[in-house]
Amino acid sequence: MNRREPLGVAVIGTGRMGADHVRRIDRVISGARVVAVADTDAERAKAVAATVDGCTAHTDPAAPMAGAGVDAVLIASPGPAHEAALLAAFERDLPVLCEKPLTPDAAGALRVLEAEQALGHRRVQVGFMRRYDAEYVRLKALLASGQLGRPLMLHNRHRNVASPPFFTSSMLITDSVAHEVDATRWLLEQEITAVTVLRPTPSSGAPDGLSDPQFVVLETSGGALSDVEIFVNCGFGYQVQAEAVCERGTARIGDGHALITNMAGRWGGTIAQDFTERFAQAYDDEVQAWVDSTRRGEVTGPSTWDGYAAAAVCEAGVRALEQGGRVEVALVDRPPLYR
Ligand code: ISE
Repeated sequence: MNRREPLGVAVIGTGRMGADHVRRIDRVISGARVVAVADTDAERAKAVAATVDGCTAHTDPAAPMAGAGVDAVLIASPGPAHEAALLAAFERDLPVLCEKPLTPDAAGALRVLEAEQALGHRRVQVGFMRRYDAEYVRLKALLASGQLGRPLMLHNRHRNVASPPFFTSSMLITDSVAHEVDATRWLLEQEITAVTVLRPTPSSGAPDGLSDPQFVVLETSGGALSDVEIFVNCGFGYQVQAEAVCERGTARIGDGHALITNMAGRWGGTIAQDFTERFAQAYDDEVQAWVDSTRRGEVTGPSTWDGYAAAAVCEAGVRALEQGGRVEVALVDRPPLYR
């Protein structure tokens, strides 16, 4: 593409993340403008479109893709709507930034993987924004440098203040742990081969019937273990922490020590309250990287293969949650396009 004029973006889904991405493209990052939005809720689409000069509003997600001036698509609708939107974008060979999960299930992700291969080139960057977070980037570089030796274990903590009303026990895996699944694969450069999910007695702060917290153990192809405490109704803040334990040392991120205050006989800092605050810079950098690479005519970042692998691991995780015990992950062979 290699273009001088701004990239015309259609944003599909104007809920929390979609609206935030519209604001980001319009006011924070450079090189792109939102030319159209779509949402099944017409009023919501209109309200978000009204915040951007010349932006049109639609209810059919495929409609803006056919519109003049649309060069790329950002999909931020709910996970079950992603597959149809991705396939519609492929029909027009449009570059896509697709929020996670790529699809909620491995079969859907495989169909997307096959459709992208039929195009003959990569078109999709998947929205695993942690890969753009400065602390994760430093941890990744340190592990890759080999200074600490081989990673043996990764301990992850992922806490949300409160879960949304529609959250189910399996969504702790598919919506939340999906991030640690990707972070583990990316940091260790290994596939996840098996998943075990343990459930303590649920917190009394969790909605009735929600299995919260959960303790997830991921086994990797290189023999490492990655454990995840997922606790989506912890009540006190949004925390994402990771500690790599390697043969010659450990490295930890996410302690939030950016500002420590001493006052009135106490010391401490503040805890972010949600992901749009904790990962604000990562989202900005992720979308900027997508716009920049798209304008250069390239596709970078987490691929459809990464989205598929995460979907397959999460599917195994949901089975482990439901039936107990250890569930192996079945992946197809990695196609040449993604090697
Ligand atoms: C949400 O969908 C996200 O992607 C957040 O990053 C995660 O922390 C949260 O648990 C999910 O529900």
